[in-house]
Amino acid sequence: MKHLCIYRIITAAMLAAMPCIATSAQEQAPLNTPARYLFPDDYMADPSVHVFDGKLYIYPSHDWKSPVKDPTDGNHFDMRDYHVFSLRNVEKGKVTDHGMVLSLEQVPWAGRQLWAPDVARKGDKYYMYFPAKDQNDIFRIGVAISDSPTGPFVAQPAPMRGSYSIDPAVYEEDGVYYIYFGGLQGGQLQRYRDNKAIECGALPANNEEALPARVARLSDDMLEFAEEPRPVMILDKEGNPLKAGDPHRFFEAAWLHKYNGKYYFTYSTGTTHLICYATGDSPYGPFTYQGEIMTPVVGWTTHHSICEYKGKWYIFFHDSQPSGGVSSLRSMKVCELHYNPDGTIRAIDGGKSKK
Ligand code: FUB
Repeated sequence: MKHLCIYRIITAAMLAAMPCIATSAQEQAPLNTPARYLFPDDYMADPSVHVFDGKLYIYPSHDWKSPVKDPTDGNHFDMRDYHVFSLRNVEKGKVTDHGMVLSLEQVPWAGRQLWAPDVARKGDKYYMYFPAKDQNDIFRIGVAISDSPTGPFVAQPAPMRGSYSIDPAVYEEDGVYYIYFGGLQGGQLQRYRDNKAIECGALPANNEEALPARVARLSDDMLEFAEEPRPVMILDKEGNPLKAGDPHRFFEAAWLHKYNGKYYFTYSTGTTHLICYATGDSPYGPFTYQGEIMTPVVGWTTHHSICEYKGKWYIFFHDSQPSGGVSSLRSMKVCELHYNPDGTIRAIDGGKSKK
């Protein structure tokens, strides 16, 4: 009996010292999931994806060989128009380019730089949300309307009241539409506190709270914020907001999806070139940081959207591999996204390390 007891104690001690057999998502090596370039004929980036009436639509930004090469504040991302793409088979089907659906000249208030857009449907109308710099070089968010998911879209005469920064992404649930937005540095989010422009738009110090993305409900007519934008808080496992010096803090490219009753807030960490996720119980958050979804891709920016289509989950993203690493010439890609049984996401190797 005594021997059995000692044996049990020793076995328990050995097991405690051993690495966990059922490894957590963060201990699993990133997957080398095969990815498909969706449109090799042209440079398209920042793909936002939605399913309307059983068909998948992609709303990317459109990179081109602009003479503007200055990377300060992202000036070299000098996009002038948007295209729409559609497909029915993500893994090998034909991708249709529906052509140019909105251009800079067609936006009365815009000066330059049509960055990452998104589209939502309400009733029989489609609403494109897009960031552009106004005539004073301040990023605002505009809305353009169409009767079809493939455009053309007609821009409103002015940007959304009180809008600022970049990367709008719209999530709809039970007829309520939430718009997420924000991006640091060239995306100008550091110029705002409590939705007001501040005199000196410096980034917080590393030991201060990270600047959060913003979320607001959209008005019934889809054209304005229905409320003051709120901060999208990302907390660590102890419930403390991530710090500005944390390599996993929010930078840009917000996206929201729901999986098994949980809300997944996903985003780019910009300067550390990762796509990460945090989960919560409400579209407003707070969200608890969970881990990395994608390691760095070739090129400086990383930007994604996540969507379920025909029973599989996919991540749409971009990299600069086809342009030989030119950060402002990106190509859109897709690969399957895998969840572990506990709802954590398997990270994907973005491919930079292989270059
Ligand atoms: O494409 C221009 C900007 O680069 C986007 O708005 C950011 O998310 C980054 O991908």
